[in-house]
Amino acid sequence: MEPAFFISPEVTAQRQEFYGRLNGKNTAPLWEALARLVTPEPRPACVPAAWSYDELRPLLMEAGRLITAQEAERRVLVLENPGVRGLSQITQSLYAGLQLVLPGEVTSTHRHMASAIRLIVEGSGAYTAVDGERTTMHPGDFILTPAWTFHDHGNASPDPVVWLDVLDVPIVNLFDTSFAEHYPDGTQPVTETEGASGLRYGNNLLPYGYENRAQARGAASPVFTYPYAQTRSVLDGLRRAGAGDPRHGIKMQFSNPASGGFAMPTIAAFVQSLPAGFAGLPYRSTDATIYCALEGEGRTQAGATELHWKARDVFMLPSWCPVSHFAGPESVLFSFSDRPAQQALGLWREQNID
Ligand code: 1HN
Repeated sequence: MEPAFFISPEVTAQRQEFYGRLNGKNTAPLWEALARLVTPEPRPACVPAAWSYDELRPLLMEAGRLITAQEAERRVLVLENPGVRGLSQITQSLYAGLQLVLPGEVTSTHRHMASAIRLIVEGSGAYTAVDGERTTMHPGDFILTPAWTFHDHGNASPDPVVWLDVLDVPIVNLFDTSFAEHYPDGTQPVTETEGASGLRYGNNLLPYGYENRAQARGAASPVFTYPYAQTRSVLDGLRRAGAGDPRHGIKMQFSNPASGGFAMPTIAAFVQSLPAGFAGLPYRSTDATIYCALEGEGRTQAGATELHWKARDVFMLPSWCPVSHFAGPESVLFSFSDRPAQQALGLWREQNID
């Protein structure tokens, strides 16, 4: 770690007495706080961490016996970063959790200012509905719930369904801009054919006059589901076409087809394919990143910490932490971060190490 950029001056008895009188007037000397406020590099409170699906799944199923999805509103085990326990944060800016919906369950419809993404981890055949359109979930499907859209989930399949939720709750609360409400009468009606938004926006075509319509969802993509079958066939094709990047393997960014930018204004989503035996060079960026392994097995060097993962595990790296991935068999990693928010504010940096 580099030394503090600003030096903390000596606290003499005379100064201490003065600070006491300042304190009484709701003021404080900047020169005592500066080294903490302005650091020469990011000093994240979050630490590299991993959550093993094999360890969490029995607890999630136990939660399923203890509380219904109705009573809980959402039955989720929050993934708390060990460096900031009790704040419901996996990174400084993002919330993450594993949600369980059991066969036959439905959740209530609500909406909030926080944006959500979901990555299906286990089970097929449940659905999420977003503003009247349902989408059926399969492992690896990546689904958006843009800010202020009414959403609910249901599971008519015979098996439990589990997915990773990532929300920008800490960002919304940083700005004190949280609003939330239930749908007026229980569950919202289905008003769209399944697949309609994908047909309209997901095939290199845009509806005539889309500029006006797409604005209804702000900067979020009007495509709200990115099926893994499609994602996987793109990765397969690209793998056949070439080797990929020495740090990232074959890495793709989920995009908003109406703007070309990120799929969500605050949350970036990526998917990367690492060939068998991949040994990645180190890299770092200021966006703390949440990973979920979809296929394969490997390890990730996170600064001095080694994180081991296999399919369905979640792990994270804090801001500016050097990351290098090592794959055993061919592996697929999804990842999520606040990169779009940092870039919009001119804060984002990256560095190839070596
Ligand atoms: C939420 O609305 C869901 O709709 C999941 O499934 C997790 C965590 C915090 C705030 C709202 C959902 C959430 C959430």
